[in-house]
Amino acid sequence: MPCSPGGIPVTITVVYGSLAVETGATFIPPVAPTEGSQFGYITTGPGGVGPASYVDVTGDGIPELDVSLVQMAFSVAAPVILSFDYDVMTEEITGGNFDPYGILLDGIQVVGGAVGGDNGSYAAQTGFNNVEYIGPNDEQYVDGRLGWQPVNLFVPAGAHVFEFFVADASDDIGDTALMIDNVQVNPAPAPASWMLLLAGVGLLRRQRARAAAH
Ligand SMILES: [Ca+2]
Ligand SMILES: [Ca+2]
Ligand SMILES: [Ca+2]
Ligand SMILES: [Ca+2]
Repeated sequence: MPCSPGGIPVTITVVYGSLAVETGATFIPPVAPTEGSQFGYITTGPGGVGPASYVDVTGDGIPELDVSLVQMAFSVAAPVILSFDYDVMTEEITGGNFDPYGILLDGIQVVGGAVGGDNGSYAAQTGFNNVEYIGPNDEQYVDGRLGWQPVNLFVPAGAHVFEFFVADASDDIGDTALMIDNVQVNPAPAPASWMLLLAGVGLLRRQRARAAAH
């Protein structure tokens, strides 16, 4: 699947499961994209569909079920800021098992958590709005959604792999979805402006320290 945010060619590979492109209009209640008219959607549902099962996507030696894993490979000649929005919806808070999700850059997790109990090495994700959502294939997320979360990452020059996944653990029911939108790649500010920014922060701290001392 070709894609080119900021004119940079990106190769998208669905490694496990499936990636849907949704408008959010058929969700009940509807979910609005943050950019344009569509967003990317991966899910462990509905129920025990098993698009890819018995894959250890979390790297802990224990396989997960209903796994979707998407990779986006790209290469940049100069440092960039990779930005995107993500959202999570789930019914596993009520269900109580461990559904991990994650977003990784070059194998390092930059966003991630788990919903439900027994979260293993993953931070327990809370903050769901407790509104029941129904997805396009009758996936049910009775515990609601987080709401779109913006992320900005500094990415050095070179070849990179951006990945996102969601999976069921312990059983294949009690589903969780991860949504991605507004993926953008923009030139990183020049090092000189980072230095100015850091110098400015330092100045601010000293002024605060002085103010506190008086
Ligand atoms: Ca979009
Ligand atoms: Ca695992
Ligand atoms: Ca499932
Ligand atoms: Ca589950």
